[in-house]
Amino acid sequence: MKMTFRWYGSKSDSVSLQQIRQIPGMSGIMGFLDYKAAGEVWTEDEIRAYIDEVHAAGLACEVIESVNVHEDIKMGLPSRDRYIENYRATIRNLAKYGVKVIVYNFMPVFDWLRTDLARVIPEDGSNSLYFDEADLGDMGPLEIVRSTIENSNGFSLPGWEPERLAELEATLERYKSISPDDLRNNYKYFLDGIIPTCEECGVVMACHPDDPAWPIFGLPRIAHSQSDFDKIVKLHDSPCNTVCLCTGSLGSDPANDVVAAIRHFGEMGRIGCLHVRNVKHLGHHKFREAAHLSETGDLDLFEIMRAVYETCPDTYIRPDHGRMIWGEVGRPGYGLYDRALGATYLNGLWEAICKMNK
Ligand code: DNO
Repeated sequence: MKMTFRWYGSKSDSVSLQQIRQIPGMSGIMGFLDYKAAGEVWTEDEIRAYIDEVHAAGLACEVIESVNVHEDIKMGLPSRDRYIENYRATIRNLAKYGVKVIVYNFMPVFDWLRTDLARVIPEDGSNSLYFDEADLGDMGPLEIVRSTIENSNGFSLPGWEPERLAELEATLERYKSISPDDLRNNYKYFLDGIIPTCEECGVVMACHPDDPAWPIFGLPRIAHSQSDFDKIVKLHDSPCNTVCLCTGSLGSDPANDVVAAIRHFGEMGRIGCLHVRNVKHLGHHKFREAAHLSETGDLDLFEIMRAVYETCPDTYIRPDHGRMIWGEVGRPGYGLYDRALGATYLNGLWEAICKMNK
């Protein structure tokens, strides 16, 4: 298992590479060029500058996140071929600089969605990301976009890039005529276009689940259960077509058995990497993000790490969203302290599991 940390680059992250390097057991980062619009080619110069900086800090950068898929690809518009060609160029460029896994998602319009980015946790006074579908009903898509951007402490949020959301109303309208099967067909077209390039370059694509794990605003969503991912890995059957198993996203729906999903896709060799975090269910389509420690939420992190150990022990992991604690102000979900505590806890579980198996 390679423990990593998401990093947005020195101009955009409140956390420095030096701080990340000092977290025990941290081997590398999951990188992100947050200024790239969906559909653009990530150039060699941009990639080199970013990865050189990471290497200079003594960290590896073998996983890149959020190479966002242009909406025209998801909607199956004729312009998609140009964007797929760009995506192929980005894959080749990333591979040249040692990237092995690309995390992306196929969610229409929105990436992850929350109704409160700083919900106070009554038990300890910290705050975390929170979702309640009842609140969403009152807000509507435009309002949620506005409030998410306004409440992000001035930081850009992955998947909420203003240029992606600029034509929100028109895009939402177009999606009304796209069914989940249409979306899946468009997804297959995309995978057929890019997976052969991945095979040539030795890069694995890892699809991030819908977060939360159910449809929102009537948009088609096709990646939020084990059976959805069974279909996805078969859309283009290749070891390069894998899952980014995000425990908190899948785990937002209590009906998903996260441990079983890890075992299932791990045994198939189809886990490209994992985002590991905990969630606390508060009611129907209502949850908050908890600390990583099992007893603070509803997921069993010990069983999660054991499933990783037994089925995909060489994979990349990162502690996912943390709470805001100790007065830290940062990008919601992506502060230093709670994610560092999360990594340390996951490393502790890992050490125990390794020793128990000797
Ligand atoms: C949320 C992240 C996601 C993820 C993307 C990948 O915090 O886990 O933004 O990186 O869905 O495209």
